[in-house]
Amino acid sequence: MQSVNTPNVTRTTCPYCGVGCGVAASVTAAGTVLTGDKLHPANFGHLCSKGAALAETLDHDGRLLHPLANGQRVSWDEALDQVAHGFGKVIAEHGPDAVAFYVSGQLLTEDYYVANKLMKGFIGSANIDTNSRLCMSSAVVAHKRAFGADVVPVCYEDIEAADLVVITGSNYAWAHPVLYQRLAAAKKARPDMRVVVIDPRRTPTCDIADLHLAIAPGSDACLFNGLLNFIRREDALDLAYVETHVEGFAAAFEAARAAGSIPKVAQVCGIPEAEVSEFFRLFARTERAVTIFSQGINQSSSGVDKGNAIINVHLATGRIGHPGMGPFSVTGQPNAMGGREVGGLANQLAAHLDFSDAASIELVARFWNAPRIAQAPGLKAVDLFQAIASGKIKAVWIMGTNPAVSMPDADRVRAALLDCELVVVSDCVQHTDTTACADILLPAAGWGEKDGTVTNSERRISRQRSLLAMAGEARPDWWIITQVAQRMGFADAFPYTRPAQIFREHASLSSFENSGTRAFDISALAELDDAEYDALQPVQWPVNRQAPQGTPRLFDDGHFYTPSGRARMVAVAPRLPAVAADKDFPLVLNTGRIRDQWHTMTRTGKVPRLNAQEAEPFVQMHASDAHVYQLQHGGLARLTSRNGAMLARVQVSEDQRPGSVFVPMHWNDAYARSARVDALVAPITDPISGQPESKHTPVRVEPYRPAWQGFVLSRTRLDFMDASYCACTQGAGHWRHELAGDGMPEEWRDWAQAALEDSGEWLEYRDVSMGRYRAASLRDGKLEAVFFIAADQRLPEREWLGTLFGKEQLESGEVAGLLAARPPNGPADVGRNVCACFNVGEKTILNAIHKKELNSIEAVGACLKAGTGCGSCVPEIRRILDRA
Ligand SMILES: Nc1nc2c(c(=O)[nH]1)N[C@H]1C(S)=C(S)[C@@H](COP(=O)(O)OP(=O)(O)OC[C@H]3O[C@@H](n4cnc5c(=O)[nH]c(N)nc54)[C@H](O)[C@@H]3O)O[C@H]1N2
Ligand SMILES: Nc1nc2c(c(=O)[nH]1)N[C@H]1C(S)=C(S)[C@@H](COP(=O)(O)OP(=O)(O)OC[C@H]3O[C@@H](n4cnc5c(=O)[nH]c(N)nc54)[C@H](O)[C@@H]3O)O[C@H]1N2
Ligand code: SF4
Ligand SMILES: [Mo]
Repeated sequence: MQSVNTPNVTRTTCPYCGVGCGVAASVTAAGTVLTGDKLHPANFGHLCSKGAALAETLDHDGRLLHPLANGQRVSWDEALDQVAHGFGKVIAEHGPDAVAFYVSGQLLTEDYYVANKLMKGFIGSANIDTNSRLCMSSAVVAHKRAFGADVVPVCYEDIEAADLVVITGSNYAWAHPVLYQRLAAAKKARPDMRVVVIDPRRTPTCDIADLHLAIAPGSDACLFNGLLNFIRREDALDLAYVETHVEGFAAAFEAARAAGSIPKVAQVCGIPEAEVSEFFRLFARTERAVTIFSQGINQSSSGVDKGNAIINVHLATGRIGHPGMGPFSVTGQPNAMGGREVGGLANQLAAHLDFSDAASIELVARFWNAPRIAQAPGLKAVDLFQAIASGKIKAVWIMGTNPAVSMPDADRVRAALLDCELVVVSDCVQHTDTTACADILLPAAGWGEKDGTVTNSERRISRQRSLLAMAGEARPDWWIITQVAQRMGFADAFPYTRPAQIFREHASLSSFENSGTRAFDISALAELDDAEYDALQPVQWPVNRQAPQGTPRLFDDGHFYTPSGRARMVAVAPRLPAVAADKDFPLVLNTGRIRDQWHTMTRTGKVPRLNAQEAEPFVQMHASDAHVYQLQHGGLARLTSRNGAMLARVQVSEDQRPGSVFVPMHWNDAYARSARVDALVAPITDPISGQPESKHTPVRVEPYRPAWQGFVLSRTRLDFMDASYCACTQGAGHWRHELAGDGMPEEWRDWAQAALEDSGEWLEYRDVSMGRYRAASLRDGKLEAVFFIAADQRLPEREWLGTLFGKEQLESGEVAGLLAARPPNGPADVGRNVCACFNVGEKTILNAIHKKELNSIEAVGACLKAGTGCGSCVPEIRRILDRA
């Protein structure tokens, strides 16, 4: 039996990715100390760079601390009345479908349950959708089509037990780092294990790959159909399994036949025949195979079919339901899975019931005692924001998500919000691109302050527990929604005073009239008293009378949740991305994540050591494309699509496939100017799931040649309204501004001094012929700011200058070196930060490799400590070693 919380240590769960790592927290007068929870079965004590930096996100800097209405501070009573009244008025005048909620996989299950119950059961519209629409909705449909229920059949141990792990459309090393490390450790222990990565780009995940298939963007379904065809031709099917447990196989095989043989697959996927053949043979002969898939599959106009093409090969070979095998759709957000349990998507109802039959609707209505339950699915995210734009929806409440940044066609989404009659936003952070559009802002309690449950990628329910007092007047989301529900006249159905009550109701609904036909059954948790809920240990659903300790793996008996009890193979006709590149928009824009930022940066953007990985929005492209489009590594580029434009720094990289460019999704107006990549992404969706095609937008990339470029480091954040390009990041003790502009100020000194309140002691250097201006402001020997301006991007390194903000007083040698950006004795240019735990730069690592003849990860670790903390940077260190 695992120990529960001790008086000094609170065990909780990381609020970032769907791995769902356990965190052990001790709060003392000196501060909060967080470590990986050694007892948590997701991570056994490990944390990645983001989880390890959680304590640095907990201060109240930037937090939304009070309710605001039209920018004015109001009491909670006033704010809640205004929300209830505002929604009530629109409903009375225009009906329930004129209002909407847009919620998030980062809400806790209890928050999510209450929001869904209010909208679908009591307001009587199903216009509640979630950012999971942009994330998991294609996988949900693929699961339902294949298994009759939205079920992830595998568990984390299966990845370790597999002999072959196929990773497609997932940058596992960066997006699910602790699971990746578990896989890397398993491969090290069993070197015969094979890993295949399928991704148009070479990512850090390829570090442990035996084979990397850099396929043409969007060609996965053709590859997996080809594999199915190959399996059948090579007699690698599990015929007995297919005949007893699977239906639809004839049509699926027939459809797969069109994929043709290996040469044809290789041609469509744009990779060598030998690679296709190696992958097919490996898969055909390896019984224990797991296929991990994520956004490279889901975020597609044919994401559902791609998911089914993957599941098909597992069903055809009977590789499901047993240790070390199965299709594994990994969830992104900490509670993406919990949101699916409560039915947060507009087409779901609750507890894995949906609108497809009257009996389900009636069942939920009875359980909730809901007078006017919605009768049909509501609008999916893209349609929902279009309905806001057209004025059909007049009031929207956004909780725990930042759609002005993360929705496709983000400029239009933002315009729709600015025009909408009533926009309510619940967030923990005051200034985001979405809070800027709000009429009413409600301060939500943040991680460390709230209590509830989340469910991770392997269906494991874990508690998030509060450790800290709530910031300012912040309140938990479930409380806010409950208060509004009560004010809208639904007090009887919303009597909640604590999350445990909500959880019990949710658990009871999961077993209500559930005679084994619904996979989601957590009836064993329906009777937990408050103390047992507080002490709840991580457990995988289903958890009921038959499986009181939970269920690691499903379908071991070959029984599925379809009417016939058989799994379904689905006939898939592969489709390439909806819009192909053409002569006006010749490159395909791929978007995704970097290791150290979380989505729109509202929390990770506060942490200097996480900002050190990348300080600016960037576009990565192959050298051949850079050549054709006259772009330079380190220069600026303007990216344009049919929907919008942005600016980014060019990174030339051999990791990119020619014809395809990669831009991270993270940057936004709160941290930059003209850097929201979703302004470019077209709002094209999968016809069944409604999930947007966020990975394949045709774009044009051109050099952006400003009149000047520069950077400013300063103790506080400064405004440079006249700069056309501005990316700000928080470093240790300072802000870093990367700038460029079209118009030249008349006098650089005036320009620089105008940015500061007090210009202090002013040092200056200028070289008019080179277009250079450099200045520093000091006060009593303490550095306040430095300004470096040039005619192009040839500017000195920022790292050493950044360290000077940690000093109370500069030494004379340092002052002398300031405007040369060079330390008094020798070079201290450590290069881009690689190891976020110990702050070790790329150049430091390279130097040590050369000087000390280091030739392994272990040797680098022993010498510099780099890579010995959370381990998230090990793939990069290996690549630096390879290069050296
Ligand atoms: N550091 C970090 N980790 C995160 C998050 C974060 O913001 N930051 N967010 C979390 C969330 S919500 C999610 S959903 C997950 C997402 O996790 P992932 O899906 O792993 O992350 P992405 O970077 O969006 O995209 C994955 C990969 O898909 C590839 N890809 C693009 N097109 C194709 C294609 O046509 N075929 C194939 N096979 N691959 C393609 C991209 O090149 C990219 O490497 O990450 C979670 N973890
Ligand atoms: N181009 C492109 N676009 C994408 C993607 C992509 O790969 N490419 N990925 C998509 C995917 S998979 C996802 S999941 C989305 C993510 O996109 P978003 O959900 O928009 O991103 P986040 O920054 O996580 O937004 C969460 C917000 O909730 C706030 N918050 C945090 N905790 C709480 C809380 O407890 N309560 C409340 N009320 N608020 C809280 C945060 O401060 C933040 O403002 O982006 C999608 N958009
Ligand atoms: S892998 Fe990292 S971000 Fe994901 S849950 Fe674990 S510590 Fe948090
Ligand atoms: Mo996601």
